[in-house]
Amino acid sequence: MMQVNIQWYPGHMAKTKRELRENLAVVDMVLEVRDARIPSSSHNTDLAKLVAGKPVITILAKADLAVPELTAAWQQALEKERLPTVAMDLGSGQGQRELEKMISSQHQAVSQRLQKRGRQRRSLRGLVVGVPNVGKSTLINRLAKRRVARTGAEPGVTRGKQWVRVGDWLQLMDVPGVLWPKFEDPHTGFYLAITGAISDDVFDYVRVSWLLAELIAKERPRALQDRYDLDTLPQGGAATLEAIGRRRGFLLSGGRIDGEKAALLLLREFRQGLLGPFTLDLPPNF
Ligand SMILES: Nc1nc2c(ncn2[C@@H]2O[C@H](COP(=O)(O)OP(=O)(O)OP(=O)(O)O)[C@@H](O)[C@H]2O)c(=O)[nH]1
Ligand SMILES: [Mg+2]
Repeated sequence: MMQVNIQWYPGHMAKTKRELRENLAVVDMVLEVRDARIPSSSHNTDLAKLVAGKPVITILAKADLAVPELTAAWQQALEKERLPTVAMDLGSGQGQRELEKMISSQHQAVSQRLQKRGRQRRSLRGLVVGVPNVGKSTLINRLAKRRVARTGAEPGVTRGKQWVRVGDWLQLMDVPGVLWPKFEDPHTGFYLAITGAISDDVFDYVRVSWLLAELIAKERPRALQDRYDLDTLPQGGAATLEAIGRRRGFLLSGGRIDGEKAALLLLREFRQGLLGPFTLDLPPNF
């Protein structure tokens, strides 16, 4: 079914990766933000290699948009790999207390190491990484309890690196979202696209929205019918979007249906969780 080949590795991502490498020496810890709907497709193994050796805390963000039992299973699976993990809804702040505890114990560990070497205590320095639009800047604003970083519902909002002071003893570096040069598995690009990590300008969003309609029709047909008030679901994504467009009155001159508008609507509403929670990457052994 997944007949799209999406790739996105613009120059600014390669530049960000270089900057990360240059700043790594001063970083004590990495906060890797993954999307709870796609914990494996949103994991950047390229960056993971780069930061190997640093303690990593994994945040499963947008947990409010994922299936809770599957998020719990993912958390278990990651912790089995010795990756401390916390599921968060950055809108409500769910999970924040737990994350703050994890960060604080990192600070203690670093302080003890410094003390042993007869050096002064200092702030903990953390690097926040993840795919575009996953919630990195939102997380930083939450932890800082003020709006220091710009956020927005499309990928590529953060343009350059920025150190942010959080409380008395923590500094976090916000960077633009980074992907990797090639998605080997075609599902990866597709999942990143439908969850909003890839700019709509770089893929055929009408086609992708057809495929999304087919995915939802297969997994959760009722959600699609209820949301768009469809008595029956037509066969195939194109016809489904046509039906949605007709229902919503998306008409072009001559009475044709505006399929493009319907495609964008479905993508937007899926990303907002209006078709219900979805976990697209299943946890291992599930
Ligand atoms: N539903 C939901 N939305 C979230 C959550 N976290 C962030 N968002 C939304 O996701 C969008 C992207 O958030 P940002 O913090 O700008 O993401 P970013 O990772 O900094 O993105 P870039 O800077 O573009 O790489 C915003 O519209 C946020 O409000 C969450 O836990 N749940
Ligand atoms: Mg950002």
